[in-house]
Amino acid sequence: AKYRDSLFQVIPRTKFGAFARGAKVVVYTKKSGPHTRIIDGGSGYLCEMEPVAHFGLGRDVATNVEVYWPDGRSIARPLEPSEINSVLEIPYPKDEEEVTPTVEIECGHGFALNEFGRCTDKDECTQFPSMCPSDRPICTNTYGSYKCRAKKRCNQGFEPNDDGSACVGESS
Ligand SMILES: [Ca+2]
Repeated sequence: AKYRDSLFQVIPRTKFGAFARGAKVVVYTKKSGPHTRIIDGGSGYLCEMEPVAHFGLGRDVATNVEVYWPDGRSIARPLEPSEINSVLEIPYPKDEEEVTPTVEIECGHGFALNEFGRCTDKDECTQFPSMCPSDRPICTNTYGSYKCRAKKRCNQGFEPNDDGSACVGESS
């Protein structure tokens, strides 16, 4: 059977029902982590982008969506299977509306819910101090994952590369 490419569109709205330009939409998935889109601000005068966040997820499955409005309001909610392959309108949250979801949200591998009900990167190195194998003991947290590298002594101004095989110029 041919799989259906999972195409998914999110349209955040302002308080007044207009397109929420500048809003950030993050869709969390089972396999490929978070996908982030910013709704175009519409500043270009030649071709104005559609104020819609498009997600092409292939075989992956979207589990939940977060929308951040430019004024700082945000919502997070899980996605129903019926909502994937569709156009999802996200209205601006009403004042009385619960901003933190009460239902369980699946952030996917490498992410965890914070106290505000939003998915954030898990700091594997801090949470699990023995995360890395003994031959590559230096743990560095990354967005959605972490890196382990070998201990290597480098001259001042240099740092070990990811696998600890050489010294490279400091990135920062
Ligand atoms: Ca991480």
